[in-house]
Amino acid sequence: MTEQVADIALIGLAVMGQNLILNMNDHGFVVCAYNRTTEKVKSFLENEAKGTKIIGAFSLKEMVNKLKLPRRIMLLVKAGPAVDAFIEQLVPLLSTGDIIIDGGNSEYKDTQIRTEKLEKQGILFVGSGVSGGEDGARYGPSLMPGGNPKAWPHIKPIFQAICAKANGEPCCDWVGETGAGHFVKMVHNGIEYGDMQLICEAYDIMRTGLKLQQDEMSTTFDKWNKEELNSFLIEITRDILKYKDEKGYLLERIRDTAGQKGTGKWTAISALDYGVPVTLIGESVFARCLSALQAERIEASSILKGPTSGIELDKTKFLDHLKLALYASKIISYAQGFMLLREAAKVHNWNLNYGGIALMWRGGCIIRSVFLQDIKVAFDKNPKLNNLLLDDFFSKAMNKCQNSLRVVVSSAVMLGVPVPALSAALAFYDGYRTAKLPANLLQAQRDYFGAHTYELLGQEGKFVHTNWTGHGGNVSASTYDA
Ligand code: NBP
Repeated sequence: MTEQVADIALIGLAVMGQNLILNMNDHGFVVCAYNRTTEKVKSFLENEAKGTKIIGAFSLKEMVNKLKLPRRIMLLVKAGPAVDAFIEQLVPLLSTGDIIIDGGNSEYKDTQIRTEKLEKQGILFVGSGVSGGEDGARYGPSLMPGGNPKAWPHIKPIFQAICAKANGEPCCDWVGETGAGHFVKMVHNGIEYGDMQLICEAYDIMRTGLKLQQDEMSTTFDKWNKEELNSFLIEITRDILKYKDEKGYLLERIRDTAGQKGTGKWTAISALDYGVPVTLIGESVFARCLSALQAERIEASSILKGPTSGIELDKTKFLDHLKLALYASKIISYAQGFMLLREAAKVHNWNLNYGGIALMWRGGCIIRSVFLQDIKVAFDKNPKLNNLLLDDFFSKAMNKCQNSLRVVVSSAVMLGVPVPALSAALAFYDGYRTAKLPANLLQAQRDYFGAHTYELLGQEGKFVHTNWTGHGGNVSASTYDA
């Protein structure tokens, strides 16, 4: 009988798995390493893990036998069929109450299905968002676990030891049932898309509108990083802007096309599925799609004209507006992200702790920022807060910054600089604060051409149809297709 010495097993010895194992080892846990290609176990034990308490296994059976009960097994393998393949092989080797954790970038709907299916087999399944890349995995990631709540007490000591800390608090807490952890990770990645796009737009206005040199831009980002925009992404932008190699600044020589493959797109699709206006992330995904049309853009640049008259900008004043516009847009983007979380929680019956989620993103991950502390405070103050924009702190901030957002968006329009995320932020803000939108006309149009009916103000719930032309019938439609 093999001795049950390991606190946890980790399957998947690529960049994330290896670093997370070393992190767990640093915190005193005995980890058993396994990988589909078992030569990687040998190489890991002989190199990166040499001199540590890490042990290895060369079959799943051997790995399972080395684990303390209840067994805790974490997968860090390519999302998709690889996860199901391992689950299938593991289940016959496990006992009731054992735990499988998927730390990859799995789709939340897959996690939902896996949690429910495994519960019936007596296995506690957890789908955990892991953010922060290689460095995060090694020295403290943001961890977003969800799934079967019965697993949490057993994995909490390990997860809260190895995760990032913000002001001494762990950037990891139980997110919610079934697919909640992976859903929150997906929204996190969508917000990351939004933050990056907003910064790119600010850079484009500085470069094209203000004609700033890169060192000036870098100095500006450095200044912003000491104020309300203090964040990892502003900090690395400062460093990227000043980076030079033997040919000079590197940034201008990088091809201006971007792909979009996973979670940003999934967030936008979910927003449409749940009917939540997460416009800023949507525009950020589309901005990447437009960037990918480089050949067409180059052709169009010599055919299609931009603004015929320029505008003069006061550099110092405009940079102040730009900072406040960026801050306002960031507030709107996070407000939209939390709106999506709230709606999904309602649909799936997840009991999400919004302040806790803000804290999970506060450290260890790409969107880490000081600003997330203010979001945590807002949700701690009022866990039932409907919208971040209605919180005292954030409504005051918006009231202070909204005019700067207008100055920046309108200037960008006059300069012909594309600012899809900044303008989506402003359009959402104006829509959200408008008591009467023009959807009355929309409903009238629908009723005119399709007899779809409408409600009169003050008579909500009662649907009526008007014969707008005098020659249509009085029968209303029962389908809702426009
Ligand atoms: P990869 O996503 O590159 O996956 C490599 C691992 O998956 C190896 O252990 C490989 O085994 C295994 N694997 C593959 Br590929 N196909 C398999 C199959 N059909 N059956 C069994 N095992 C299979 O590793 P990673 O970059 O470390 O990421 C791990 C997970 O964490 C992914 O879901 C990723 O999306 C997520 N993630 C990554 C980052 C990051 O910064 N890289 C950040 C956050 C989350 P082999 O050695 O035998 O080929």
